[in-house]
Amino acid sequence: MATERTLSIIKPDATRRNLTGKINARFEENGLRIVAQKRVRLTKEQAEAFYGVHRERSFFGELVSFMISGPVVVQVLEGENAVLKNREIMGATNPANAAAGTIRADFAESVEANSVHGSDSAENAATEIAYFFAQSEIVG
Ligand code: IDP
Repeated sequence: MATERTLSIIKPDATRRNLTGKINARFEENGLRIVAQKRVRLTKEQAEAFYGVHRERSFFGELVSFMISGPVVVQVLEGENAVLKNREIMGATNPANAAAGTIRADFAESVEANSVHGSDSAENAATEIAYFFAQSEIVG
């Protein structure tokens, strides 16, 4: 198995409820290392570009509004099979379908306000990491 990196975002519903530490504990307890992290407010343009793949979806406007409704924590997680492992730690997009013990089952408010983002492939992870971090900001 290869050591990988993935892009994670702790979303505004979770920062509003002060859940950053609890969510980070899930990553660390499951063998992922937080090798870069910053708390930012996304601009509308950044959120639209980041979720550009969903531009044609009915929920796109609401998703962008939600993502800029408060601070987010963007982070790079590193570990064995980090992309897939993080998706497992997060749980399904809709918390109603998320397995017990996952972040979304335990913390998400709705299918939209679902507490975390995680890259869905190694290729997208590389693009998403480069979108938020310079190489010098990632300390493995
Ligand atoms: P993922 O975050 O689990 O990879 P995606 O299908 O890529 O799921 O959707 C991106 C984000 O868009 C979700 O995390 C969620 O915040 C939002 N979203 C997805 N489907 C819906 C929906 O049906 N209604 C509202 N928001 C949605």
